[in-house]
Formats: sequence, C-alpha cells, structure tokens
Amino acid sequence: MKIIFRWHGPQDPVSLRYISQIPGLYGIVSSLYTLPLGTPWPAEQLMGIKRSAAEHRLAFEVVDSFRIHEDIKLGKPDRDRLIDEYISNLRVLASCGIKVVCYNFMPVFDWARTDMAYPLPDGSNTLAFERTAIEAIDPRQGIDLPGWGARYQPEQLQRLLADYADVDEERLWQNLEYFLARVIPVARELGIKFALHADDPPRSIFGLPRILKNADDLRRLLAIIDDPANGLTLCTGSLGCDPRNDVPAMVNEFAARDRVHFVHFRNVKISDNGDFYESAHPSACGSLNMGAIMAALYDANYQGYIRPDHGRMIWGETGVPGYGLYDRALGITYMQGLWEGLANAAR
Ligand SMILES: [Mn+2]
Repeated sequence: MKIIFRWHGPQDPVSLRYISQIPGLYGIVSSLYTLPLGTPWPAEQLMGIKRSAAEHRLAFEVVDSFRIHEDIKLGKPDRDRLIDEYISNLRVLASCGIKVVCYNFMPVFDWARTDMAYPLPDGSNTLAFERTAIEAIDPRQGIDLPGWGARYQPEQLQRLLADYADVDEERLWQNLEYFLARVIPVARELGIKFALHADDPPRSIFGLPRILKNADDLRRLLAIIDDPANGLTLCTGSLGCDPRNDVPAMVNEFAARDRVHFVHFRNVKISDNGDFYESAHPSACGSLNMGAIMAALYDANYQGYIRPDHGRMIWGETGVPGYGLYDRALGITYMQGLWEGLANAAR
C-alpha cells in the first residue's frame, strides 16, 4: 500500500515540511479546491503542487474532490458540454502524472456532519453526526449545515432542491451511467483510474436521493462498466457508520477484484440510534474492526493508495476540522503497525 496524506495546497495550515516528517509516507493527495466548478484546470497549478511535494520527497499521483457539476447529476440538457469540460480537465490531470481520481455522485452536499468540533471526554474534538439535528433542519427555511458556509446562495439552494424533486434514485443511477459511459473510456485510454467515494453518511438527507450506500450499490456501480478504470474509493468510516455494512467483507470482495484504488482508513463510533462521531483510529476507540479491514487489504495484496481519512483535533491543534496533522499522523503509524504485524505473521 502507498500511504498518502491530504494536503489542501499552499493555504493549508499543515506544512509539507511537517507532513514529510511522518514516517513511511509515499505522497500527498490534493486538488484545486478553490476553483469554481466548470472552469478549466490549469496544468501549471497542478504542476506547482507536484513540484512543492517533490521538494519534500513526496509524490502527487492522486486527486480528490474532482467534483461533478450538479447539472450532470440532474441529467440537464447542458450536461454534454459539462462532461466535455470534465474530460478536458481529465486530460490535464493525466498530463501531470495523476493516476487516480477520487470523486462522488452525491447530490448537493457531498458530506454531512452536524458538529465540526464535537467534544470528547479526553478534551479532544471531532466531527459528529446527530440524526435529530439533521431532522430539525427544514430545507425550505434554508440549510445551514456546519462546514458548508456560504457554498450555496439561498435561492440557488432552493432551485437545486426543486430540481432534485424530479430525480429519484433510479433517475440518478441513469445519470451516473450516462456520465460513466462518456468518461471511463477516456480514463482508460489516459491510464487514469476512477475511484468513486460512497455516500457520506450512507443515507438520504433532506429527501435527496443517495445511491451508493452498501455492497449491492457498489456491485451495481462496478457492473456498469466492468473495467478497473471504473473503481472505488473505499471509505471505511463512510460505509462503516451503517452497522449493516460489513466493511472487511467489502474489502475482501472489491480489493481482491482490483477495483479498489484508494482507501480512506478511518474509524467511527456509532450509537444505536444512528448517530456517530469520528473516533481515533484504533479499533478499541470506535465501532469498526480496523485490524480486520487491514487484514483484508493485506490478503488482497493491496498495492493502491491509502490515507488516514480524518483525524480528531488533539494537543491543542486548530485548523481545518478533520484535517489536522497530529491525529492523522497517529493514524498512519497505526496503519503501518497493523501491516507490519500482518507481514510478520505471514512469514
Ligand atoms: Mn472518506
């Protein structure tokens, strides 16, 4: 496995110098986070990230947040133009040596939490999701979801929600199929692997359709085009916050078929009522068996990319919630410890 670390670019409060001091790190995963959707991606900006990373002996081969315009998800008439644009950006990524693209197909909100600094008894804080807090939001009154700030103007949000009223899950599947039919053949030709991130959390919110929530959904996605270029980002914390999802079994099935290209390694502590918070990485701190997940990756001889997905804020660190240095670095040493134990046991 190649361990990588998300870096938000020059504006990230965590420096590449510090990131490069994490032992055993292969590289970074980044993106052009501030570019509005539907704009061309300048190769120079990506090459700037690549050069900065290389100065710290880090590779830059994975792009995340390669976001898809809502009109593509909605299947609107201008989707062909937007997909053309997406494909030209894909060609730019390939020219910069990008090998894996992480994307998602969630309408309007591509993740949802109700607390960005949920306090834990040890004095650290973390991201959390409470069902009652989500249900208390009346979308018609506007949605002030933590972490989303002013992404949408109120009128724009109402328009989007109205547009999605006509899009049920089957319609969203059809729009995903249409998109993949155009994009995956180009990705294959460019040597890029698409890695779809499941819905986070894997449930419908605000009545919006969500179609990638469990193993059956992931099977259906992979069957649309049966090719390694049409693959997965397996996010243990996103899938794992539904206790019906058996994450080690998913890894067994999909990584063994060479369809997992990126792993987000994260633990969650889930409650009976469906609430959850993002816990520290070790199994004992949350609800997932992280050792069993790593064993499944090991058994599949996983050679792809993996990152500690998020971390708590610990030791007084402040910054982007979920993306501090310290707890994610602890996650990396834990991942390496699990892998080393498996390798030794296999001798
Ligand atoms: Mn994730």
